[in-house]
Amino acid sequence: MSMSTVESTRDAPRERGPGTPPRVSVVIPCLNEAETIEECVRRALAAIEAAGVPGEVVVADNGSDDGSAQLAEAAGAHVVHEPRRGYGSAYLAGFAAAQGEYIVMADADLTYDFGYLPRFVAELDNGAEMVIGDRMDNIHPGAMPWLHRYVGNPVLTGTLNAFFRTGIKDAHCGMRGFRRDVLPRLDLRTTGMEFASEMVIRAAKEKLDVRQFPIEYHPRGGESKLSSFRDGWRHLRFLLVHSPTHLFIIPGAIMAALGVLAAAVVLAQIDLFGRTWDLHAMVAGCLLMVVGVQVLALGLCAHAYGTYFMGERDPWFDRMRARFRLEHGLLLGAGIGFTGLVIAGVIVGIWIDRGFGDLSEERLAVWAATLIIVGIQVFFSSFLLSILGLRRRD
Ligand SMILES: Nc1nc2c(ncn2[C@@H]2O[C@H](COP(=O)(O)OP(=O)(O)OP(=O)(O)O)[C@@H](O)[C@H]2O)c(=O)[nH]1
Ligand SMILES: [Mg+2]
Repeated sequence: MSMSTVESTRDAPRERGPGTPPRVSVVIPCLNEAETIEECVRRALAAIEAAGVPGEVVVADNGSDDGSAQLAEAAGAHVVHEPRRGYGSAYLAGFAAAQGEYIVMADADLTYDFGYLPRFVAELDNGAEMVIGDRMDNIHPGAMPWLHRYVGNPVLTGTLNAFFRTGIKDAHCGMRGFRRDVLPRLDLRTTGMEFASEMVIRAAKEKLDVRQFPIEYHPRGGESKLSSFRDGWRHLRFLLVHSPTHLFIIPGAIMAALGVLAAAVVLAQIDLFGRTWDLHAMVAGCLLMVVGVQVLALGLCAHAYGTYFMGERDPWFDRMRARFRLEHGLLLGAGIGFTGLVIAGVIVGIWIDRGFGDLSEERLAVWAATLIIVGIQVFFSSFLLSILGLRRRD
């Protein structure tokens, strides 16, 4: 393609004159989509025309080596080049180049129908800050593999909603619209497919007005860039590391509670399931206690880090830190550890009493050791929490 065509298509949006910036920017990420990118750009431009609003099509090319970028430019798109691979990287470059008041995003593979563009614009005109399509009830045959439709998508969207209560039905839908001025609040950073989850979670955390409506999902042209397990894991990992409550606090609390319960059953010699429980149950219970407390402490530190260094807001953690101070943790840890020492002292007393003879206080010994360990964990974790809060501003 000659340079002059490239230049003239790149300048296309500006032909409307300097006084009319685009209202809508359609942003399309593209990695080797030569088969479909031209048609995609054409349909996006036609949709902008049909919507009757000034607009532009921005294609974020992710280092395609099949001529996709040239095809996109020839079809009338403004092409930006992002050499760093990844769905998120491509979008971040595309968003940075977009000039519209609204951004509508969709894949370069003809899976999404640009005919919905006016609906996205209308929802944004009506006050929505973000609009997300919902494909799940309108998936055309062959458009989505069984694994994604019945496992990946429901599990990941379900997890996302359990953790972040977004109410979004199809958290991985790639056709979305949003006001460009919410981008600084979203502060998006991820580079891969987890970008789709990041957008939804950040929008929920910022309490944006997010709306959704059903759209159709068509079979893809060209080769899929999605890798089910790698990208599924990237989403799940993202959800976990952004919710210390679900990653640490809930599992830690469950383990610690089960551990205390098991130890109590053994120490009180309670009959459970028609039998008494002894040393093995005690060891298992104490293991759960130690691990549970450790995981809980890590969760509190993760919350502290999120709150003090990442501007996260978690009502539960905020209540906890309003109620408890370093000294509370130190007293609790010292109290638990001291109780363990007293029990250990009692065992030594029994031993002395028996003239340093045979001793069989294994259950108590395990309990004493556990309390000492847990006491030390609580004591020093409290200091670590306090260190994390040293530079906080509030
Ligand atoms: N996965 C991936 N997609 C990229 C990348 N760069 C740009 N893209 C574009 O991002 C869009 C989404 O990728 P797709 O392969 O369609 O992924 P998907 O829509 O989740 O999966 P399909 O249903 O198979 O289309 C496409 O337009 C790609 O061309 C990249 O590095 N990785
Ligand atoms: Mg796709």
